[in-house]
Amino acid sequence: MSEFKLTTVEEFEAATARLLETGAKVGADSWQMRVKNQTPHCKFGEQGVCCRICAMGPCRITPKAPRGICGCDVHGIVGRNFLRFTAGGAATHSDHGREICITLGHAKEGGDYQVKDPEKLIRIAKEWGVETEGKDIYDLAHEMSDLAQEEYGKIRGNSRWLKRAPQHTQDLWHEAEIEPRAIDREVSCALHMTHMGNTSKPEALIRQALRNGLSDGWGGSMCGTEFSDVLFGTPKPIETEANLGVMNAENVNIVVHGHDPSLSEMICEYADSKEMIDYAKSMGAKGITVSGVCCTSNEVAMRRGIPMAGNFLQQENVVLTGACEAIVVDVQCIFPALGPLSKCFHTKFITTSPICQMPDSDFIRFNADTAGENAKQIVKLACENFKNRKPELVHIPDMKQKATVGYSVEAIVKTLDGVTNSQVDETGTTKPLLECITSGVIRGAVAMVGCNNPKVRPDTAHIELMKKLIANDIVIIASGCSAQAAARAGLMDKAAKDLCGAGLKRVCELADIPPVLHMGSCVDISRMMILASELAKDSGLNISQLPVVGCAPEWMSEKAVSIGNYVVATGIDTFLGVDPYVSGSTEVAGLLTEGVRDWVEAAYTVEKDIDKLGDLMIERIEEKREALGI
Ligand code: MSK
Repeated sequence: MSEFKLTTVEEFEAATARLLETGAKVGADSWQMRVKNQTPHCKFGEQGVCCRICAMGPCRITPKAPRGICGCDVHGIVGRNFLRFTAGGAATHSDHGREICITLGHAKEGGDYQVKDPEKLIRIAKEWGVETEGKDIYDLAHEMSDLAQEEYGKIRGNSRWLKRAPQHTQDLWHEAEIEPRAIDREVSCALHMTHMGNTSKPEALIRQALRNGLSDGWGGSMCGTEFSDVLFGTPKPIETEANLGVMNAENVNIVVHGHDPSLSEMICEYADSKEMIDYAKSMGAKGITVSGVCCTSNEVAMRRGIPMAGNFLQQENVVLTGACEAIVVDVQCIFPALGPLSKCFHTKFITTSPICQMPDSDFIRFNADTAGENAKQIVKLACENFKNRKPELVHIPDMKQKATVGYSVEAIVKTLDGVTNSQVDETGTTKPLLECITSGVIRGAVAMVGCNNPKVRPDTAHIELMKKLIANDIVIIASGCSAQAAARAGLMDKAAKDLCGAGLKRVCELADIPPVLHMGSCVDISRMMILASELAKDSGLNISQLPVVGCAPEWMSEKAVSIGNYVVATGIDTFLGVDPYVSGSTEVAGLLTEGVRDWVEAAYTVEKDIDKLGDLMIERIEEKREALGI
């Protein structure tokens, strides 16, 4: 009998409550307190009916005031807000991708940044029609870095990555006129369209929202993912641990947080060096533990097995342990609250990017040229801070789970090759996975993504949905904070197979995989698009026919809306547990939940009742199976 036991949300909450007691002792603020202060939320904002795009307003639409001062109706206002939300997310992901392309240009033999996956670089270069024969790998890296950066501002043509999609999907995009052009152009165009006195027609706004989303998923994010793999290695299954118990009271604890792996890779590299470990010892510690929060954590977990301390709503908890010498952040999803919070403890809150500068932080500017030096400086600072710890405040919850992470598309294809009775496919196709699906051993797949949001009891939706889906023989591919929720609960432990239906359990046993596969950070949802495309091509089906859906039950960021738009636009029905501020317009909500299906063969479903959300996904997967006669 297996002794495997999931960590429950109640146990997560008890650990948080204990940490908040420490917080209360030192007068720390917390997101839990701020949620109370901010509740109830503004109803106009929640429905998306408030417009502050020009200075005649702000205008709020009510039955008594059905139009803004310019005459825009509620549908135009809600649609414009939705498009601006998308543009924010697409810009953010894509700029992260651009930074990775720039870093690729700094790669050199023996340097801080090197090409760790030359085969992948050559593969992409060939895909882009670049001559690779006889070329030095670093010359090729620099050429590809330039070409990739040009994708952001190219003057003609569409994103190069679109060609990876099945022809049918490309045709749909073409007919709907939503093929993304240059990555930056779609963001600019979105802001231009929504400027005062431009588009107020919902259909045009939603079309651009899809196009802008595609410029992220099939543009900027794909650059981020693919060139991160080239630089830092394409993830392969690797063992790690997750939850706050990965921090070590006897060691210097450095927590990396954010999204861009360029910094965290260097921190991990130096924290692991003998020089730095000796330095930590000289400061009275036994060693150095690097752990992560949010998607930076996903990046280094998948490539190095660095443990995951927590996800989005755990970021304050790592400081509340009193054992965090430094929380080192790059970009995105970082609470400004970490500044004042770290002042209540000995923790150094270190910001490193001009994109993300915050009060009450130590700013150590991180540059690709001086990456090694910067990382060393940060690790040293953390070691020197060990002596400032207040032992009476130290409490690390004794809570962690084992996790196997690192399921890139390449890794999934390779791992599942041996599952079915079919011959191992030397070319590495998704056919064995398809065979599991068509035979019904696996009913389908759910791409679970997204953040935490205090509007949903943190992590409950991710974990409960995953439990329900795997029990119904539906495999989960997870990324972002959703993946970390799964890992912290234990759903990425291979022993979690015991929670699956008989079919999925058998696949987990044969392939030696957990039922929830960690596919990376939020930019890595582009990996999911590649997997869906490969499944469609290998099966001869359209993406929209596959028994696959997307789900973001606890999402909160603009990036999540951009992601949702490209997942839907790729032909994958997407299920949300939080409303994207469109309930104020029947026209916009109608387009998103049904109308866009005419263009891209998929649409959104919004359902706040999480159990119902799970039922709806299962229903949708079974409908698709029935339509295929499988
Ligand atoms: S970190 S965007 S809270 S997934 Fe990517 Fe997590 Fe959402 Fe940030």
